[in-house]
Amino acid sequence: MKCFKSVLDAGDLNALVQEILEIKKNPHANKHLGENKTMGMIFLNPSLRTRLSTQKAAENLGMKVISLNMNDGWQLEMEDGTVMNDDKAEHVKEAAAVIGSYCDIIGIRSFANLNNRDDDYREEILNKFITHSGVPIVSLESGTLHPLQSLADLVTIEEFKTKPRPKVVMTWAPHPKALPQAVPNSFAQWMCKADVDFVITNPEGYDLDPQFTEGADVIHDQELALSGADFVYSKNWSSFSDYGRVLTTPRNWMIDERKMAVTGDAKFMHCLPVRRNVVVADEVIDGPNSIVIQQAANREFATQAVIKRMLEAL
Ligand code: AN0
Ligand code: CP
Repeated sequence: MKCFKSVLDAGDLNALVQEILEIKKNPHANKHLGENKTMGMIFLNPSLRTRLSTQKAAENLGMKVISLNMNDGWQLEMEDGTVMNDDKAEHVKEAAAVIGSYCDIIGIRSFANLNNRDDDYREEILNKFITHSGVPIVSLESGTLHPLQSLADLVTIEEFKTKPRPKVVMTWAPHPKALPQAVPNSFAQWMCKADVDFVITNPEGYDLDPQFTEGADVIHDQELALSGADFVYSKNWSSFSDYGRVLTTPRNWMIDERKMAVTGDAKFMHCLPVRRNVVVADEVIDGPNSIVIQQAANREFATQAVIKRMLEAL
């Protein structure tokens, strides 16, 4: 594997999930594979889970890890041919190549800035690092996708499903701030390829980019969508059509016990961080059907499989 930025880099999903479940049984089985190799992690945005699980995954494989909060460092110029006499001190061409000279694999997190849809959906930073770093690149959440999250989500569904083809419902949730579409785009893209019946429910105006939701059932009536669900995946996102806007925040889209009652005793999932009693009621996230901690724990093993495949291909 040379790059991991979407489900298209994952190959056979069942094989990858099985590999992750094997890694989970014995995370230290390949502790020499990454000996004398360095994993670089670059963050342009905050992170708890992605930072720690990626570090843990790389260390389980014997790698050394270095990380850089890019926002504390030199501001990067992205455009080619610019006269760099403004605030940007360094061009991404040199920055990516230099980091690539220190690292064998690089992970990079660069959220959508939600100002300009074309800019975000072009994935400029991620693609510049792929072009100029000279080493394999793992997305730690990009402008449009969060594939390591979706891979861990898929593994979690595999572990908790009680039927061969469960019904998985991703529901929009209210939130006070505008959030990127990366997590829901990515989850949709993976679920459309997985062995599940996949339904998305969101208020009018919050439909996602159709390139990621092809094959999904989109239903604007939340209760109808939730009916008989085996998994409820809650997440807020800002509007794609009215780009980056919070159009409405209907509080009745929060997942509470009343909503869960119409499901088929569904498990509750969220990528975290989550705002309690805005996105999900305490009674649900603290209840017996909440699997958010197991979901976050699987980030380590999902990422370990990706890094392992990259090390094997070096
Ligand atoms: C981010 C998002 O929604 O993309 C990261 C989630 C993994 N969430 C927040 O900024 C709260
Ligand atoms: N779910 C997730 O990616 O969390 P962080 O933003 O804390 O890394």
